[in-house]
Amino acid sequence: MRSLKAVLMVGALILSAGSGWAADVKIGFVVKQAEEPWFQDEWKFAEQAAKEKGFTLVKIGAEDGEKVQSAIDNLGAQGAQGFIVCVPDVKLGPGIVAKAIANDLKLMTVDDRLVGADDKPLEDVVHMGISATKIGETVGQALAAEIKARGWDMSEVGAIRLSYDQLPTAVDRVEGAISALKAAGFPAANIYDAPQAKTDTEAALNAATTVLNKHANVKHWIAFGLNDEAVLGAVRASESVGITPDNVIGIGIGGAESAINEFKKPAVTGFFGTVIISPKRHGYETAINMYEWIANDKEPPTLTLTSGSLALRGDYETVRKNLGIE
Ligand code: FCA
Repeated sequence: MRSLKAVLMVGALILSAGSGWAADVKIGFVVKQAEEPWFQDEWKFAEQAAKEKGFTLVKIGAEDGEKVQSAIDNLGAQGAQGFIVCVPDVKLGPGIVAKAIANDLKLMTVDDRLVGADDKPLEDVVHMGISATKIGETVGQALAAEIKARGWDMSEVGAIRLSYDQLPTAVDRVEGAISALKAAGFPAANIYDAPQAKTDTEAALNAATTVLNKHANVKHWIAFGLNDEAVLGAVRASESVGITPDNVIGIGIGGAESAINEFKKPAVTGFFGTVIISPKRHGYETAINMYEWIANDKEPPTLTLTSGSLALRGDYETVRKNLGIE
């Protein structure tokens, strides 16, 4: 009698666990630019969460709207219960929400926040992004400090604003940098816009080259943008037109492999620093949050904004270690 009761209790426990069985949980992690080291790192940390909790992680690269739509259908068809996504275009917002609902998938966005038809953020969608304005300000302050350290006259400095204005977080980042620069006395008239067609280094190189050629008489240059790739593009452009590194200060945002490889180069380049953001929070924590939501009905906070830490060529290893990302 007693053993029958025990068997029944175990049965009830298994039933109540339902989809909470880790082995049944499947989570998608869809990113807009799989080749970018930042997104590789997000995946790496999400894998760590999957290993720890025992769920299956499905990584999908989707560089346009059509690929995102089919990725969601695909996840639905293979029995996933939710996914995390960094979309290639935030305006796809309402369509992505509809697709997630149609496939009965829980949805969380990372890095880039979805907007509605009115360009306002879809506030009901769970999101983890960076504190874009604040991080931009850190970039601007560090640029201003280094201009002063090098003894440059601000009127002789040109600033390249690598821009990708269709993405709100990109606007917030560069505008944050600009407000800090202006607060430090940088002349607004010396800031030149360099619009990127894409958010990669090649697009930034093309955009920055146009600015450098147009203002060939400028003595010193600074550069900022939405990520390390953008600033690296400007640095490469400055090299290609023969500007020496001592006349260039570029500060990026990210701190992943793109920045690290640059810091590791034996000769100093114009890539002066980066604000390191946390792929661990954006990869591991989002994945854990999604798992808890699916398995234990624990809904994540609707909005989480993560911080960044300035790192230079000489101290990036320590900064990374302190952030727990190495
Ligand atoms: C955006 C950028 C990425 C990264 C991320 C946090 O998605 O495109 O490079 O900076 O935000």
